[in-house]
Amino acid sequence: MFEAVLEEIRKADTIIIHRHKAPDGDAIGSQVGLMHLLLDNFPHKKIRIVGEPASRFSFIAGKGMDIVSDSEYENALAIILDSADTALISDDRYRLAKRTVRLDHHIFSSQIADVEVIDTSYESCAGLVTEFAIECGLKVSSKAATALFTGIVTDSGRFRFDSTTSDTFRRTAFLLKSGIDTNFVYINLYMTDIETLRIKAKLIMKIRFTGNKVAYYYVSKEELGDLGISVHNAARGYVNTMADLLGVRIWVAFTENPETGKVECELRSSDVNINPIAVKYGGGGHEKASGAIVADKDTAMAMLDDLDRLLEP
Ligand SMILES: [Mn+2]
Repeated sequence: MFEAVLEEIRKADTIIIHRHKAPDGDAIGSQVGLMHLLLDNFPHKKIRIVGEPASRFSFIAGKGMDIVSDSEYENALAIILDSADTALISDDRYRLAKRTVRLDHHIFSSQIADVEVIDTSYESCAGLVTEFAIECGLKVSSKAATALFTGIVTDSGRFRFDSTTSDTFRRTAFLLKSGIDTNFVYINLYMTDIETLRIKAKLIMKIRFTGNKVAYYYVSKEELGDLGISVHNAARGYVNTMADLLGVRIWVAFTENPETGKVECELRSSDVNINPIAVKYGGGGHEKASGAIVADKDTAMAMLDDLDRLLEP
């Protein structure tokens, strides 16, 4: 499955690794993991990682991202990870590279690179990079394993999402043999700061329930100003504050956008398909996680009624 990828790597003296913008644990985990794999197995090649800083995942990135000049791309191979679309790729200079490779686990939309391995059966891109190491018989250091492990753990929702398979565990077991301080990884993943905790506390106080126990909070534009966070953050970043509540199968974050006056809705569920409701209101997403932007509070409340009706006994 990876012959062509290995061939491209063998031919290149300089390899520059890209991943998507606003990086999550899988973007950084697969990027840093692949960097270590290549450094350890091809010690004479120049290996670079690029993109905006790893922010909260800098605990796996270590030294941080590299500064790469345009001229370095001339004879380089650019490897693009975890990115379904060109607009998502952090640092679009991958276009300057002589050759390009892409490894991804998102649904294929269009060809981006010369050589592509796209497989949606993988829970994470880090899992795909791990399979590459297994298939090619590469040696895997503890640093490489730790980064890849973090990617698998975060993109599988701590081995909880439906995308988790027996292969996920097989690859994870393989990585664990290289020595991973899993406590170090989990301490860093679960770490929170007091500001975030205080915002959560304020949002928790706003949680209300419909008749059939859909949990929700509604943040007006004035309240959003008081919280000091972005619309996007209030809606997507905190919606799962309501997850795992006893007796709650659907939960929704409503946030007024102070600029547009519209209401951003983030819908989540533990086992009910809420996607058709998001679609009805012009949104979309997945069965258990969807979103929509509606015109006003009345429309948002109509959506809430529809969600409540899904749970009608
Ligand atoms: Mn991913």
